[in-house]
Amino acid sequence: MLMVTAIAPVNIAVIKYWGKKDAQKNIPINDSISGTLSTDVMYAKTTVYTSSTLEKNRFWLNGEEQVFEGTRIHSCVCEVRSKSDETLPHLTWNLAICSENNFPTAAGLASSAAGYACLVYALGALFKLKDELSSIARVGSGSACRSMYGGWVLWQKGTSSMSNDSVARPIASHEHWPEMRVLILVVNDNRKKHPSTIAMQNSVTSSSLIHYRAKDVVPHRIKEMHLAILTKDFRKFAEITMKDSNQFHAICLDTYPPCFYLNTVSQAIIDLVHAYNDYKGEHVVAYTFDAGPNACLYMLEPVLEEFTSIINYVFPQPADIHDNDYFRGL
Ligand code: 2P0
Repeated sequence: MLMVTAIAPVNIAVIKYWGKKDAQKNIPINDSISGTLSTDVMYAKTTVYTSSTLEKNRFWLNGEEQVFEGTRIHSCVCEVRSKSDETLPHLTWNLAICSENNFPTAAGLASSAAGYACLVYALGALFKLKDELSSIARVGSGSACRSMYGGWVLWQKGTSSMSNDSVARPIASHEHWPEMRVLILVVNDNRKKHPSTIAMQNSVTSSSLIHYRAKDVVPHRIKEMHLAILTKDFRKFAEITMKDSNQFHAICLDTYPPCFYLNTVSQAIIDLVHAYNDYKGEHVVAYTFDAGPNACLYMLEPVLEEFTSIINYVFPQPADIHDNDYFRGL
């Protein structure tokens, strides 16, 4: 009997991944950059157990058993096994996999990124595989390859849809920008109504803006964002982050039929951030929204207290919800 438990944190993209060249392997049409949260905040925890006596493969998510055969979880297991040392005695034993998130699942808060990164890391430890874990995590869920690393991470689209060089790599460590903080404002923790895998395929086939973005916007933005992170230029970082989030949601509207991820509360948060930045005379807070209405706000430590108090004033919390469910630090 062997058992491995791993934890992987959520990552929040500042240059978004949206659209695939190859839907089977999750090869993206553009590069993306994200920040990985620290391991004690929002994370997935996965335990992989194997024994010669297990009768079949089984998988539980947040305590409920799920289908295993034919799923992306199954594909990740097959990928790790196919690259592992075939003389390992436990390579062919069945697996019991238990995964849980300490935050809302599938609410547009990168739960699949943390979940698949965690699974692949645990499988790698179980089957003694160290290389290629980023590209295997990518097969599970594109953005998962970025959660394989801490700090600031670049996921390269790779050179062709057939190649396996679409991998994530760290560009700066967590310690590089220790003043950086993230507030997560949970506007709605329901499952998203347009799963991102399907929605981004619809965008690729129906939006013209997505192709302009991938070809003419993202390459330049990636260079600018990389430099802003390396030089800790928060103003530039914030401007690009907000513009990229807005362009991603413009593509969602340009998709036919459109997908609406932002709601009126999300829009009020966007207005508030711009009003606060205007009041400060520079960009001190940056919003970014994934495939859901929940806001991820990047800011530096000195701004955190004042901005949090404004959020509390403008969006009073229900009395029965503890602060920590709303405000999370990087
Ligand atoms: C991102 N998102 O860069 C973007 C921004 C959502 C909006 O990566 O189909 O769950 O599993 O590869 O990774 C969500 O997409 O999609 C995502 P699949 P994934 O974070």
